[in-house]
Amino acid sequence: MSRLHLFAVPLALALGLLAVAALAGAERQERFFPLLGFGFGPPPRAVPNTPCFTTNNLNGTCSSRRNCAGVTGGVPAGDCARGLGVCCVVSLSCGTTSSANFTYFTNPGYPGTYPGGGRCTITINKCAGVDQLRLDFLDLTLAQPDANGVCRSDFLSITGASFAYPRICGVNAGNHMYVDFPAGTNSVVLSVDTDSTVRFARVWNIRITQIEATNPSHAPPGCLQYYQDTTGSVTSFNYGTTAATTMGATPIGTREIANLDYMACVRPAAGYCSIEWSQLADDPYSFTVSGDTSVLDATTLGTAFAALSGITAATATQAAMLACDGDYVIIPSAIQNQVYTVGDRFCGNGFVTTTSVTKPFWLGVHTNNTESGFPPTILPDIANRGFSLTYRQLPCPIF
Ligand SMILES: *[C@@H]1O[C@H](CO)[C@@H](O)[C@H](O)[C@H]1NC(C)=O
Ligand SMILES: *[C@@H]1O[C@H](CO)[C@@H](O)[C@H](O)[C@H]1NC(C)=O
Ligand SMILES: *[C@@H]1O[C@H](CO)[C@@H](O)[C@H](O)[C@H]1NC(C)=O
Ligand SMILES: [Ca+2]
Ligand SMILES: [Ca+2]
Repeated sequence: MSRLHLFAVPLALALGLLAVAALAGAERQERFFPLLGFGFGPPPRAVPNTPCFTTNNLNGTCSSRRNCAGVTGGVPAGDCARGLGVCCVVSLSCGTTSSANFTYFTNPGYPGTYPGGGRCTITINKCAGVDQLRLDFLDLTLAQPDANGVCRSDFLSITGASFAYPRICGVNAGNHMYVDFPAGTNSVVLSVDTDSTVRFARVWNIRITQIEATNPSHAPPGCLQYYQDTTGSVTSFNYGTTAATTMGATPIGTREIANLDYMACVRPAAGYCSIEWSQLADDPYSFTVSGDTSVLDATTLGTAFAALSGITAATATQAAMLACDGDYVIIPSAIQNQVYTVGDRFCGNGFVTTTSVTKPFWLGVHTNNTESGFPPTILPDIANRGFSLTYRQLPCPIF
């Protein structure tokens, strides 16, 4: 904790000195050229505080140079509003607090890697009208989970938010999460815990966007993820193209994160009536959720033969429930090959293309707390990678 603070102090001091220097400069100018109204002379023209982005694709807020220097973590990065202001990008690391709309939360030394140690936190205070955050994992590489998929040595966690958000670890660049503020609270804390006794080069850069309740891209209640395009892909946390190599792990090789229970939602586009989910065509491992993935070869993996389904309803027979009782995805009112399926849970090592008309469109994700068989006579899950499914919204039929 105190070690992490050491990083923040020189930065804050440097920014403070910059701010003081800028102010001193401004005053001096005014004293020397009291009659020349341009440049620093009052009243300054207002800089519109609109979103802007920099040449290296960072999102910021257009501000006056002076205001940017006053924002914690604010760094001027190029001009905006036709040179009237600077694009102020807020980038902060451990032990900090921010209420800027776009805040980049990075590991100490980013873009370099971090060897790990302790808990690194950022507190996000919400802006007026905001009740939700979107976290974009531009970079997020932490140590892999243990053999059961539990994020034990390293994890990103969220506290102070409305629900129990999943702890995630491993490789998550490109993925995202929405976080809701509970009514009446003003702040949420993001923490990255890393265990320095596990040798690993960590790196993270998380873009935090503040979303008003009235914003069109506000995620519906209960959606941990929200996709807004007509086509895209939904990928489980830590999905990757290789099995994990957690040392000495038994069972071996899982990348599938344990203890998940969430919904990935898709915004129905106007004129679209259903959604189709399918496995990635060029990746036979793109649905490996339960069972022993390591023993299957290319002729079986990713085919209907390796796909399983089960039932969520309490009335389901024992046999049907057993098919997908630990780790599975849920697609409501699922249709496969033009027929409603008996079950709405899908697991195994293959995924049959499935459509659903239930709106808003969603995919449920559930994993239990282990990959070990229980009772021990049941075979364990081995080398599961999770899933990466593509979706396609289908236009309403024209009559
Ligand atoms: C962030 O910046 C990118 C350009 O780098 C831009 O395309 C995108 O629209 C910006 N995002 C938001 C939410 O303003
Ligand atoms: C933050 O930026 C996003 C993207 O530009 C915008 O939609 C949203 O309204 C902004 N939030 C606030 C609180 O200004
Ligand atoms: C967890 O789920 C897997 C199936 O994905 C199953 O093999 C295992 O027995 C379950 N563990 C327990 C403790 O129920
Ligand atoms: Ca599994
Ligand atoms: Ca499991």
